[in-house]
Amino acid sequence: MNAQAENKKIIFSGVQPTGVITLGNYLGAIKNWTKLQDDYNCLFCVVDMHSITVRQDPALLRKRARDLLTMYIAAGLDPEKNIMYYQSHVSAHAELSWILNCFTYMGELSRMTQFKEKSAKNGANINSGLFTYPVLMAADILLYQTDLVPVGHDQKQHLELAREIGTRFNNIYGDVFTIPEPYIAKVGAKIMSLQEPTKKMSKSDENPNGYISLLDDINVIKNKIKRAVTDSDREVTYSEHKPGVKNLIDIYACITGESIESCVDRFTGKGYGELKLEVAEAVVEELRPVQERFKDLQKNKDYIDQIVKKNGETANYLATKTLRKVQKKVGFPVRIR
Ligand code: ATP
Ligand code: LTN
Repeated sequence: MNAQAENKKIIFSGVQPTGVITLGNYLGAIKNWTKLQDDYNCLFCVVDMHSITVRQDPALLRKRARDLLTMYIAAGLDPEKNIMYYQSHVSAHAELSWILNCFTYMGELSRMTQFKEKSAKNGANINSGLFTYPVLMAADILLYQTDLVPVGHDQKQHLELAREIGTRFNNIYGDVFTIPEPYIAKVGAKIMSLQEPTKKMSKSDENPNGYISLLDDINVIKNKIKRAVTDSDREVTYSEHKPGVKNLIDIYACITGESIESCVDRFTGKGYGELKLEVAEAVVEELRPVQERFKDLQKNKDYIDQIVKKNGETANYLATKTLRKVQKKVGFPVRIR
């Protein structure tokens, strides 16, 4: 990252390798990253340490981590411009996370919506990692003196907590951390399930018809959109009362870059069938080249491994700088070289 020399602001974001990413992840996060990569110094992490809060098959997790990093590149992130790496390769994430745990209150963590949802879903395994997960996320971000964090709407609360923890630490020890700002796009920050449009689209949804995976076959994508739940009405309007229709318009607007108003004009007077057909066409045109690049890149494992190695080293160097400062501030003995 020679970006520091260029004095650009710093971006950090990540996705968990818990499955093939969905259209929600793509439109809410990764597509925005590609737009920001020229103007910022960016770190895009595969946050594998976050994934084990829920049981994972080891071989599958390893494969998914590599596939996710490959997908970052296939979606248009330039490995020469951005630092893309695996979280578990940079031990400073875990080390800072421990320290920040000691500056985070139980009450704050108990209020996190994602913890409440995930613990309700994983009743048999409510482990303490699930509870302290937002502290690890705060460490990810604060380690790199991040200015901006582009995420979907569901991460807003975690980001507010990261700001709170960083500010608390700075108030005690002086200006150690940059306090990050969220970057949440107006359209696309919350793509909903195609089957239950009041729930967010999620890659760990049990019903695959609820989400579009970036690697779904073109015909499968078309069928999933065709079968998307709308309502018994026939009129295309953009309203909270019609979450299924609103979601389809949001997807269309986000992909084409057209304003919501102009999309609504375009579809007014047309039936749901036509709306679905056009949305499906837009999604397919967007994802086809991504899928082709992914398949090509996937053949070249060495190329991906080299990127991870080189970028992991850079991330490690940057993270250690902040970590050492923090360790000194809290009073850990200084290392003699
Ligand atoms: P999981 O189902 O395993 O919890 P997820 O699909 O919710 O995963 P994450 O890895 O938690 O995905 O999220 C990666 C990024 O994608 C985050 O920035 C998150 O805010 C964004 N994101 C996730 N789901 C959506 C969605 N439905 N709409 C918009 N953005 C989303
Ligand atoms: N918690 C996020 C993933 C995540 C992240 C981060 C996002 C982990 N660390 C740092 C942005 C910045 C999620 O579940 N979507």
